[in-house]
Amino acid sequence: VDTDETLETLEEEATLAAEEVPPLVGVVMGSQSDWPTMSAARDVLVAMGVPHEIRIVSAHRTPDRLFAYAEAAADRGLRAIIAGAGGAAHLPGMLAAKTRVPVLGVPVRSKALSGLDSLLSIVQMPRGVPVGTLAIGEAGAANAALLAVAMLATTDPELAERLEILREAQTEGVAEEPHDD
Ligand code: RP5
Repeated sequence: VDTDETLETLEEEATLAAEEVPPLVGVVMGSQSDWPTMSAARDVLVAMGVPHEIRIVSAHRTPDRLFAYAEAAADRGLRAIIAGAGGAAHLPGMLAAKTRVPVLGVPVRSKALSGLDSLLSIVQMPRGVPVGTLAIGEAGAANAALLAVAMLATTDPELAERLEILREAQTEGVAEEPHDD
């Protein structure tokens, strides 16, 4: 069983018109340059049929946009924010400082330090302002979305079922033995 095929099937089966439904998950990133990484989160949310929105919000270049986004997040009904940033990655932490909506941070791979700077910037939050930090890069972005789905699934049995299907496909997709193509 191919996990990608299962994702595609789930996507096809998703009946909701995401644009007409208020978003439950916000995917934000510090720069357009983060999109090749953060689109992995979008792919999972689309496949799982989770209403979401995608925005560029920079802690450094658009601080007012960041504050406005974070301040409105809870009242707008967002249940999780996935925030990706690279380098001096303040975005997830600043969002977490301004909203009680759970923030999942994705360290984007940086040119200078391959994302280690991003990771440490995001993971080393002081006590009291948590950011759930994922792995560097695309895997982290996809996992952030899966974690958001799991959080939503605690109160959404239909979504829980879809997550179970995906996990089963993933398990069944692992061969007993390796093969030469
Ligand atoms: C961060 O700086 C962004 O999240 C991005 O990862 C990094 C580089 O941004 P650009 O210079 O490519 O716009 O704020």
